[in-house]
Amino acid sequence: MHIPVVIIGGGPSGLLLGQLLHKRGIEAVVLERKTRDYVLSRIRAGVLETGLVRLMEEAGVAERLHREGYVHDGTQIAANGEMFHIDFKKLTGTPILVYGQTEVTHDLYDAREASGARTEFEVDHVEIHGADTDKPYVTYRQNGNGHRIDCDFIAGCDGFHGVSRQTIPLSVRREYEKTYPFGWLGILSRTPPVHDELIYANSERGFALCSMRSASLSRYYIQCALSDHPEDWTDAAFWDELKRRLPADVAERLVTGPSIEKSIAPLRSFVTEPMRWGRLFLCGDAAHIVPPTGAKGLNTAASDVQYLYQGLCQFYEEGDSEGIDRYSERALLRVWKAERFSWWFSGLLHRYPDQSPFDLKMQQADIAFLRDNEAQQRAFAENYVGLPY
Ligand code: RFL
Ligand code: PHB
Repeated sequence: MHIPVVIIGGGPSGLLLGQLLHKRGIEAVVLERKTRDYVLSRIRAGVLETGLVRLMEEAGVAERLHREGYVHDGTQIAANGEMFHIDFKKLTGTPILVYGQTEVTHDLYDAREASGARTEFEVDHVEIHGADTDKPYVTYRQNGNGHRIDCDFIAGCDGFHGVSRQTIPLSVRREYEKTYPFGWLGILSRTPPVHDELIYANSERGFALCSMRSASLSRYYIQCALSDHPEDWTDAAFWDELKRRLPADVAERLVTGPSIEKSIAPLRSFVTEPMRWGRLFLCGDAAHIVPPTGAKGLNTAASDVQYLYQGLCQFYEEGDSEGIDRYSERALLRVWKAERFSWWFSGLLHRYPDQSPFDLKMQQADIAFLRDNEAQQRAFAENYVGLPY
């Protein structure tokens, strides 16, 4: 069997690429290791840049997102018992949209099913063959049976732990990584958000973030030790610690309730280069990871998808390989800027075990500069709402 594009991974990158290609009449199959319900049970991103919203529109899946998403014109930064506002709309003319990754994925699966496009779930032993030739193919197992799909191109959208990146020989692949000496403990609760914008907080007890999914569903995070386990943290201990990291008036207004999800995510910065090897293209978390401070992960996956989608359209519609040939270079230019912003913003807000008194003073000065300097606020806002692509 021959299908033009095989997409490995049915997370947001793979599904968005699949839907965009489908709209242009380019056939693709999505191979997903888990079930649809499992993919939809993962609570992850909550902030969408306009670039991703536009791609969802182009894919014809933005109706619910516009109806149920929350437009935010700015964000709050808290430090030293105070809070200041960064006005994205005033500084850049662009807002962000609060709409969960789970919902994005849900909408993309619904559209995929409605269009009759093929998705294979619960596949294992996915292997990529001949990616450096003109006749690549993918093999996999499903329900104990072996399968083979011949194709023109393979999109590796299988996340950080997928097989696609590992297929690129070590003689070609270069990896850049930074790990952070802490994680984020996150909870979801059926409580109204404490503020109508997100609050990113620096405190002497560590970082905290107040986010949301809707008017009655809140998402909160606190910096925790890497050795912590979610079960070590009772709900009461979480709320108590969160309150201690927020300005007193915010803490007073915080409505607490039982958590409906609690998990710990380690923080990592990671980039692999190149993002293309022959006919294999890496997209999203398969190629790069950012710490979640700044909400760039899903949004950077979306810009990869846009560059690859354009390249594939150019190839199939105009017989021109310029877009796919320059895919890695274009994607990496934007990826590294998102890496820089996420790394810088993480450094601004977290407590590091080895921070010296001098380092702490630098952090405080950096926060004060952001609070007081409009040019710095504009640079922040441009990065947060998403650099152009
Ligand atoms: P995903 O979502 O990991 O999907 C990859 C899919 O591939 C499947 N897979 C395989 N399928 C077939 N064969 C194999 N061998 C396979 N191996 C894996 C997996 O089952 C999965 O379904 O990658 P993708 O599509 O590139 O999407 C990336 C985003 O999920 C990620 O960047 C964001 O969630 C990061 N992130 C955030 N990003 C934002 O833009 N804004 C945010 O506000 C934000 N908040 C977050 C985040 C990530 C977090 N965690 C848990 C890491 C908050 C958190 C806490
Ligand atoms: C979230 O709502 O999950 C979220 C929001 C902003 C971030 C990270 C996560 O920077």
